[in-house]
Amino acid sequence: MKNVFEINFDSLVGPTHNYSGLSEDNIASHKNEGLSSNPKQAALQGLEKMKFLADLGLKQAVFPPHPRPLISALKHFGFKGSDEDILRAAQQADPHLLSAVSSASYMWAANAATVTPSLDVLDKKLHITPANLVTSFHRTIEASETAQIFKSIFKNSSLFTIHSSLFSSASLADEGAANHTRLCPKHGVQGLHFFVYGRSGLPNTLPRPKYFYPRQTLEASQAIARFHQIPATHLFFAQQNPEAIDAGVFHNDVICVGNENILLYHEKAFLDTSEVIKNLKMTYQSLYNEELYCIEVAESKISLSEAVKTYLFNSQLITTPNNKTILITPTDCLESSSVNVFLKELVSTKSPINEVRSLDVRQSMLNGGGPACLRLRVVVTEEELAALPRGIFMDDDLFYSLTQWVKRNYREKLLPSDLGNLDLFYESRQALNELNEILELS
Ligand code: SUG
Repeated sequence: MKNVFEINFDSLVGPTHNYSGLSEDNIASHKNEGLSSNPKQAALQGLEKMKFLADLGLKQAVFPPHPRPLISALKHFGFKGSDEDILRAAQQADPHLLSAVSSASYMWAANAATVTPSLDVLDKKLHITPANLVTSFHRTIEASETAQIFKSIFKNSSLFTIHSSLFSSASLADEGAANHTRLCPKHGVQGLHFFVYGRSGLPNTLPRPKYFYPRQTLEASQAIARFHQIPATHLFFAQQNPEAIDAGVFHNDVICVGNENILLYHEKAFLDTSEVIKNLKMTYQSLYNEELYCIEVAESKISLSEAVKTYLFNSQLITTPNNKTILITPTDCLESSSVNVFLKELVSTKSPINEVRSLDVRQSMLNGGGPACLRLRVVVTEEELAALPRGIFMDDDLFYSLTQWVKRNYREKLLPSDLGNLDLFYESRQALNELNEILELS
């Protein structure tokens, strides 16, 4: 077994964090459209979460926010002139478009990319494919900036391969690690890659949801597995349950979370869940000669709608350096009696999960993003870790600098109708300039 580390990368929430109702299939985003957001509180909640993980002894790193509003995206719609002219014209002509190019949705780092550790692949390099996020316009504009960020962090091309995003087509719609789980007895052992898709992107007869358009395609997941050179023996694909998608499960990480040899999921997560789990367990057993702990939550205990409301399955499941397994839930779970009962049972002596902790990420939750959405997991070797820039790793000093930076630069109240405000545009630009010096990234 290799000595490896799992790094959680969280994106810093940006100064334009707002509730614009941009994701139809995401119940929280839809329901909270038009609410007043608090970007300062959102960014501070994100930092508290990162500090919490760093204090547990995990490696925690930050991604910078993307520039928003993204003026270059407005140029694709025919707007011309200075940045200020473009902003004014877009606000007048199409406030929805302005909301889309102002969204801070890059904060959900689980959608930034799919990552395969070097110990899992044939060429022994760490592979990253930034997600194309083609299903929604406000998210697809993240892809090129995300690629730049990866290039500035994972610079050493003899250790890291950063692929282009998959070709921008509905057939290859890709939402990154939110639909991918790496299973293995320990992080340092070659992983089994569990990819979950919502639909096929080619003519097919697979069952489909009635109301919502599934985001991840089977072909996108297969393409990533090929680009990343994951051996066929270590691949497993399953389809999301169309009923779950219609209940608001727009990504698999809203209904399933895994870590090492544990998989926690809802009874209605997959199309024919019992068959999927039976085959997944068999594959795991034949690879590792030991059991995959599958913890299934029955509909009778926690309904699909309660699972979506509380985001229980969007918890982070982590192993601490002293080998404890902790489930980090959003505090919203504490408000549900059925989820509370379940969590109490879960940490009983028989379960492989030792502890449950809760974190307040309410500002993100109101847009449908819980703790697991906010992080991208990257398993690295010692040599790979040493090749990453130091300035992005969370510690007491970085936490202090970033907290002060947020307090200096962020607003406490923002409405979607404020997004065309020129002062907000200048403030956001100023904040990002200051941040470059703190993180020491180009
Ligand atoms: O893509 N919400 C995001 C939430 C993504 C959560 N990520 C994971 N499950 N991994 C989305 O739907 C809402 C933005 C708005 O409405 O203003 C938004 O984009």
